[in-house]
Amino acid sequence: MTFFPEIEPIRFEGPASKTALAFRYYDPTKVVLGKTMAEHFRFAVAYWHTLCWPGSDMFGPGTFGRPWQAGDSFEHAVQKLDVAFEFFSKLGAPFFCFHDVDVVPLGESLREGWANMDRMADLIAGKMDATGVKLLWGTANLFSHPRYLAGAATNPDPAVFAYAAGQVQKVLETTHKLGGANYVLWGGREGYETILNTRIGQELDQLGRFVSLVVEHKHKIGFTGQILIEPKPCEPTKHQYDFDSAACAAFLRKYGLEKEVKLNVEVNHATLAGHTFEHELAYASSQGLLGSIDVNRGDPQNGWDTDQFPNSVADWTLAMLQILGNGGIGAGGFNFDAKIRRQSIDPADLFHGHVGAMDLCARALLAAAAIVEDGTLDGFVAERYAGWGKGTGPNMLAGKLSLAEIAALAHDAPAPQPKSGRQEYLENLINRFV
Ligand SMILES: [Mn+2]
Repeated sequence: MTFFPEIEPIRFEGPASKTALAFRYYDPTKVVLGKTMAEHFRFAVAYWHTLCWPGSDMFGPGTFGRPWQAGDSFEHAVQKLDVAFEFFSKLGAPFFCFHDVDVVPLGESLREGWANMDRMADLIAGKMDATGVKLLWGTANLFSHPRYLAGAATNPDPAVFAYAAGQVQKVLETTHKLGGANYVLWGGREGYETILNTRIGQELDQLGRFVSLVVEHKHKIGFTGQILIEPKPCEPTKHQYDFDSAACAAFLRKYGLEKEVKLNVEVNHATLAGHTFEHELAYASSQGLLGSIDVNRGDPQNGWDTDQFPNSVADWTLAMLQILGNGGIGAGGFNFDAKIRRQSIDPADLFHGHVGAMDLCARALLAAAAIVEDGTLDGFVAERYAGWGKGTGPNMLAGKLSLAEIAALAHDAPAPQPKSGRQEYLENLINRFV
């Protein structure tokens, strides 16, 4: 059985192609700066938005009418699995990501959920073997069920913390069994609505303990993948504890987790936090914490998470410069945490969203690589900071001079002169490559 009978496997046809569903820039075998495009990106389809979301919004129900969404039985989940792997294969996506609730009904108890997950894991493993599609990351949904209305790890009720621990244990073990490269903890409702009923310090301690428990269990079962948390400033809660890369870095350090946990940085969560995506990438990278990315963008005018596919080469070129500067994305990847629009009701629309996004990222990689190879930008920045690499600069930074000793250097030197930051020159330079 096929759900996409009219779709042929997507092929690379080059920039001159007239085929709507073809890659013009994404050629998985093309080598750019010493790595293939497949290695640069490690693209992953998000099970939840692509297979599970019915096209609903807060004003109306689903519009897509997918047959596997007609019920929540195990049989519906198996039908969804078939469609999922047909989609991954025809798209040519090397990875996928899932929450427990995306792939299987969790039932009314942890016992029932664990049994269903075990049954489904065998079916998923069979599909992975048959297609060669791999798991980028697994995660547990700790935010949809009403039991999590006040958070999971940060819930005032320890029984909810325990239930969440049970869900995470199962998905972490399943991710390990399926050879997953990462495990993600998205902080869903790990935040609060009103300070009137909330102890922030208590809740942060609970969250720190929860993430520590996950790390301990990872080592206990021999899982060698990365553990990731995902910065997001708000929505669904008004105040999220994992606000942005900087807040996550501080949180991880406070609980001694900075060597064990990295960040899954998302474009739209940066927008919601009032940052650019490249800022969030650069900050995470500067702290050695850049682990993986979600490529979905938001909307510059709407204040909520619209989860759209990326479509600006200029924006993505700036992001790719940061990722290249980080030495790549490592064991992470590029996850499409993105939804097609509610009016995009044809099955083929799923392909248009993903194919366009993969091509856009590839085009941005080529532009960023050309900027790196040109060397003018890197040369300008290196020159701007050159003083820190010579003379007394290294000693000042290394703590070898006191405040008074440094001040004494300034006493006898000519007063420093202002220098242009040359922003307009640099913006024009970038535009020559986009
Ligand atoms: Mn995300």
